[in-house]
Formats: sequence, C-alpha cells, structure tokens
Amino acid sequence: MKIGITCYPTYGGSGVLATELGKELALRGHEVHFISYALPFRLNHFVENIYFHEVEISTYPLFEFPLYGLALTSKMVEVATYEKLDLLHVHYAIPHATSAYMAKQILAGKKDLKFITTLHGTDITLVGLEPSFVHLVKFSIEQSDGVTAVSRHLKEKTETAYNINKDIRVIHNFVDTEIYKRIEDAPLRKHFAPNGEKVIVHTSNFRQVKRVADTIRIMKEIENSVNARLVLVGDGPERSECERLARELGLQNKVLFLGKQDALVEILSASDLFLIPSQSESFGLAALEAMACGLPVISSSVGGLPELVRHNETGYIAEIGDISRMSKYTVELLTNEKKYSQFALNARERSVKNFDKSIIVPAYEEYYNEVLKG
Ligand code: GMT
Repeated sequence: MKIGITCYPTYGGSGVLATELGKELALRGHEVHFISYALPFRLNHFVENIYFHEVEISTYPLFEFPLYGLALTSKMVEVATYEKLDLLHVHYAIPHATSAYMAKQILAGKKDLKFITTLHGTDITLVGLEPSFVHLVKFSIEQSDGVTAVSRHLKEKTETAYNINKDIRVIHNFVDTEIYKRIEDAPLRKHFAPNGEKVIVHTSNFRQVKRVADTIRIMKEIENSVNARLVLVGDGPERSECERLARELGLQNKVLFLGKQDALVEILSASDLFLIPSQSESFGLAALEAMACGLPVISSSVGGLPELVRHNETGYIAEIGDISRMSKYTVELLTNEKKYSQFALNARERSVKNFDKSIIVPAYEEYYNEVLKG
C-alpha cells in the first residue's frame, strides 16, 4: 500500500506512535509518506520506503495566525495525487482529520481518497471538547472512513462525549520489544545512583495532566523508608514549578531533572520503578516502554492505564492524587526483592505478549484493508 501519515512531529505520544508505525509499515514493504511541518523526531535515520513531505506555511503579513490546517490540506492533495496514495492515516484529530476531510473533498471525482483518523487522547478528552473545536471534531470523526482509538476507554469517551454513533476500532499502543529491552548493568546507573540507591523514573512532557509534582511528593513521603533517587525525563510547562517544589521539600539532591532525552532505553534500564500519576491518560505509551524494559509501573487509575497496568501483577494502581497509597506501593516494591523481581518479569512479559509491534502493526494493516474495501 501507499500510505500517507500525518502526525505532530515533536515530542509527544501520538507523534511517537505514528512514526514507529510508519517505520514498521515501511519495513513490511509499504510505501510511507509522512506529511507534517517538520521531520518527526523519531525518524532520525534513513529507512527505505519512507518519504517526508514538509508542509510550508505562508508568512504573508495579512495572516496574523498561521494557516497550518489549510496548508496541510493542500499538501495532502498534492502528495495523494502525485504519489498515488491509497490511504491517509492521520494521528490526532485536530486539525489533521479536518484537513484530511477537506483533501478528500477536493479530490472527489478524480480519486476516492480514504482516510483513517487515530484518536490519541487530549484531542478528545481536552482540546477537542473546547467550544471552539467540539463541532469540528465531531464532524471530522464522523466523516472519517475509519476511526481507531488507542484504548477502550478512549473509544467509550469519544462515543459519549461527542455522541458518536460510528464504529471505532480499538488498537492499543505498541512497542518494539526487541529495542525496548533491559540493558543489563546499564552504565547510567553509576550516575543516577552512585551510592547504590534505588532509581525511580518518570518521563513525560510535563503538562498539567501528567501531575509530575506527585512524583516529587511521593519521593518526600518515602524519604525515610527507602534510599532512592528520582529521575525526571522530559520538559514542558510544569518543569520550573516541579524544580521549585523539589527545592522547597529539600529534595534537590535526590531529584534529577534530565530534560528531553533520546536515550530512553539506557535511562529506563538504569532504573527500578516507573511512576505515572496522570490526571488523564488515554493509554500511557511511556509506561509501556518502561514495562518493556522490565520496570514495574505505579499508575493512577485513569483512562486506559488499567488496560495496560495489571494491579498487583505488573505494578499497582491508585486513585488520582493518592500520594500516600502510591508511596506505600513504592516502598513495598522497592523493599521486597522477591515481589519486585516477579513484577518486573510480569511487566516485561505483558509488554511482549500483548503490546509488541508484531501484534499491533498487523491489526492496523488489517484495518487499512477493511477500510479500503469499504
Ligand atoms: O501524553 C501526551 O500528553 C501526549 C499525547 C499526544 O497526543 O501526543 O499522548 C497521548 O497519546 C499517546 C499515544 O497514543 C498515549 O499513549 C497517551 O496516553 C496520550 N496522552 C494522554 O491521553 C494525556
């Protein structure tokens, strides 16, 4: 197949998932055309069968606000026509699904361009529900030739919040468990834990929904029970406040802010436990990557997280903001070696058996075929 993929190219789960999917589809012999305003950051080496088409945005002075959605539509029409695309697969509803809908209309009569929209999370649960977008999101979902959601929870949320009566296929996030696997004796461990401390890790884009401050509060609560350090990976609007909180709680030597990093497997392999205390999380790709590296996960009970984390098996689940329970679970896992090893094994096993690329990517291919057949 010749597939056009549109996603946000910067750091963020939807862009990561879309890029990894594109790479995998290319390896399976499909021709993949990425259409976006910048090269997706995980497309950092040459892959045969992958092409990139940059959306250029006019800076004409009359346009006070960049007309990205329109420039994207025009590029989609161009690429679909000249590269003879069979299908467009857009990730994140706003504005990608709307641009794809417009491209489809422009081409109608010349070409039946089918498009599939994958819903990732905040496009539905947060931004999409804003009054300025809600009608557009509902319309664009309804007009898509196919719609997928990354969890059962997100599917149900979409159906109820937007009153949508259309079949939405659940296709969970995936990970390449051959790449995301634990490096034994990870060299970074010496840096994170020079005195043999346990290492707790969290990776995110430091947006409010991630509740990164909770990870620091957990560190404070466990301070006297476990000798541990907290490694925070990523950057975003909440980072300064988190740094301030760490100082206020006297944890500046126990919390390491690494900022954005590419060496995730190395970092996860040098860690013992992953925390994801989010306010809202449609799946939790970051937690899946950690599980593949053999880390038990302590998560909040929101969204699609319970579809990934098995309570008392691959980690623990607690109510949003329940710092004391999450702290109790953290201490329990980091002080009980037998339980810890079993959970770590279970986490890796669950990622391989249920969420490896070899299981999920064929599900997308199958769905593409169904949509193309109408
Ligand atoms: O995590 C984020 O805030 C980024 C966001 C995105 O759209 O880029 O991630 C969402 O998509 C990921 C991939 O499908 C999911 O694993 C994340 O759970 C989801 N984030 C939220 O729902 C907050």
